[in-house]
Amino acid sequence: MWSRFLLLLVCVGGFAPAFASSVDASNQQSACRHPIVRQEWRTLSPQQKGRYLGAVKCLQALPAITSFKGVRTRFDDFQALHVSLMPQIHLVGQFLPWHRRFVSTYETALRNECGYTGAQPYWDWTKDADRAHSIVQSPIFDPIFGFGGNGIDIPGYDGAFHNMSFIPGWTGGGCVTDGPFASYNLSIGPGTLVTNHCLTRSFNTFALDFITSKQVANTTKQPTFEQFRVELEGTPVTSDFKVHDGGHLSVGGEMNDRWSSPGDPLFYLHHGNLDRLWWLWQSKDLKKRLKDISGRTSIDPPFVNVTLDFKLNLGVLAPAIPIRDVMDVRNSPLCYQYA
Ligand SMILES: *[C@@H]1O[C@H](CO)[C@@H](O)[C@H](O)[C@H]1NC(C)=O
Ligand SMILES: *[C@@H]1O[C@H](CO)[C@@H](O)[C@H](O)[C@H]1NC(C)=O
Ligand SMILES: *[C@@H]1O[C@H](CO)[C@@H](O)[C@H](O)[C@H]1NC(C)=O
Ligand SMILES: *[C@@H]1O[C@H](CO)[C@@H](O)[C@H](O)[C@H]1NC(C)=O
Ligand SMILES: [Cu+2]
Repeated sequence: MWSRFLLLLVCVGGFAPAFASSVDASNQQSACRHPIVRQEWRTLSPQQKGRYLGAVKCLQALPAITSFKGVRTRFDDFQALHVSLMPQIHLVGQFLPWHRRFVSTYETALRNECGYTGAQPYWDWTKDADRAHSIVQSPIFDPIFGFGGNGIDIPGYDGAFHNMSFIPGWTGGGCVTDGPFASYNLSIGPGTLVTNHCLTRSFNTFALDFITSKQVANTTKQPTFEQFRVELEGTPVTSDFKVHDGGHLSVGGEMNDRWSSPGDPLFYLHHGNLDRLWWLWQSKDLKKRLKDISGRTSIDPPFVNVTLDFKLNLGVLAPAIPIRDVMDVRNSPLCYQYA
């Protein structure tokens, strides 16, 4: 309901064929010898946290390679791609595969262009939401070893493109004033606009109910991909909030903007966690679930069901590959696992 380069041929860990550029598609599977391990944010050491945050700051300082209107940096490239594709990648069958490829491409940019040697971390919000208090206390919002905190209070304004004032219990709405990203003004967003604006957040307690371990358990126990993806994201006619909504809503501000949410670096940790839930679900029955995909390819008619051959469009950020190639995170070009 919320909806409302570099070809990586080798997988690191030290294994890099000298002739990597000539490795063809059939060799990519075998190139994934050392999957990198994605960890929950709070299990990283202070040094690892610092290196990740530093790599994101590095992307925010490198020049853009796309020609989307308004982009200045490599970080903006990703945000602008998401804006440009927003109606095609949400509430559809390719939602999870597309975001899997998107987060992985971002992770690759951090590694290949910013010297980051770790994996993309994720944010397991159940660790915060289960504790019946505001996410304010979460270490993920630490000003030094995290992403900074809430936006400053602006009464009557929640910092999102849409006026979500009907959602109770929110605070903030203004600029994030602490942490590593307080000084980075976004140029993409809000919505489809191009404006010079600060990163906003508006924490609320209401949305925490949608990201509890109870909700997650109800998602991962679904027997088919169709039921799983609907319980995770909803459909164009779903009226209640799902775990995907919960992570966006509870942080609020830019994160609650269905177009420009990748402007908040936390986006990649939230979607990393959703991707992890998909992988956890797949892992319960790999034989069947590595091939289970469903859902329409568009919100509007004519309706076509997605298949494993459906190509994931990432513009110039990464080659378009079929969903089939992102079904198993352990294989190239993904090559990661979850701890
Ligand atoms: C948002 O909507 C509420 C009512 O739903 C209204 O009171 C408030 O003034 C609106 N805020 C803005 C910034 O439009
Ligand atoms: C960043 O954006 C805010 C508005 O959101 C503005 O007040 C501020 O001047 C901008 N800073 C820079 C350096 O452009
Ligand atoms: C659990 O998921 C099912 C299937 O989507 C749904 O009908 C039900 O309302 C969910 N239960 C809770 C408590 O969210
Ligand atoms: C699309 O998939 C749904 C189930 O997810 C099924 O009911 C429907 O018949 C399929 N449509 C086509 C055209 O295959
Ligand atoms: Cu998205």
